[in-house]
Amino acid sequence: MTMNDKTKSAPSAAVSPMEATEHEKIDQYLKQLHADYDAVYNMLLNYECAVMEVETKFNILNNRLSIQGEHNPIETIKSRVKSIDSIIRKMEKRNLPIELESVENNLKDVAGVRVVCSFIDDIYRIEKCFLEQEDVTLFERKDYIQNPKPNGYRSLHLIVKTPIYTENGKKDMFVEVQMRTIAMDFWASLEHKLRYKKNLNPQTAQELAEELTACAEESARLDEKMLRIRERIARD
Ligand code: 0O2
Repeated sequence: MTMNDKTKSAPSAAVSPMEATEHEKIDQYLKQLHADYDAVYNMLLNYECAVMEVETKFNILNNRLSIQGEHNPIETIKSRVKSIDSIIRKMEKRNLPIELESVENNLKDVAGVRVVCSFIDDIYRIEKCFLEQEDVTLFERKDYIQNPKPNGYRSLHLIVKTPIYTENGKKDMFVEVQMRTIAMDFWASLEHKLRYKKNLNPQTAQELAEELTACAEESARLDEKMLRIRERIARD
């Protein structure tokens, strides 16, 4: 179930089997969450607004910093609101009560913004400017660039709280921000494919995982080298 499902009306006799299945799925999610459609829709809409607010902050920072410097520090910004089925799967995995209130209290990554930069130093520069903003409160910070995961995963993760302004007033929302270089992003998307690949022979999976860890090291060295080259270009 995504926000676009709102446009679908109740299943009618003329509905195709595909659409009927989709509606059954949505009904199932609503039952699991003990919630009605409007409540779930409203929750997803709030997260959508939070993502938009945070995205705008990064777009503004990118514009301002690129005017001052010689390049756009941000290459791309990708955002998503977790789908209702992955929200429920995550709650089940964590043995959390499957209720709307519990989603808001326990899941801090329903709204996600990924900021991809060309160079490592841009990540920390943008992080600083972002966290200095009055309406951004840092809740959690994990620096997997300084402390990569054993598999080689690198990124800077921030969980922040930021307000949205609705027709019913102000509401503070959690947003997960992942900041990484283009190289880190390239690596993470390939590793993600391996992680979710089903029916892979265990030995092949092990070999590929080891190769990916080696790639992460090489890629990190490349990020460092590119940064040094850019610094020399700026200096000379
Ligand atoms: P998705 O589908 O990307 O949202 P959490 O489960 O988030 O509460 P954790 O493990 O403490 O708990 O969070 P962490 O380490 O901050 O990682 C959260 C997200 O970072 C993941 O979300 C991934 O998006 C990304 N990530 C973390 N480790 C890896 C990794 O080794 N490889 C890749 N490709 N991505 C990683 P989700 O919910 O797992 O998935």
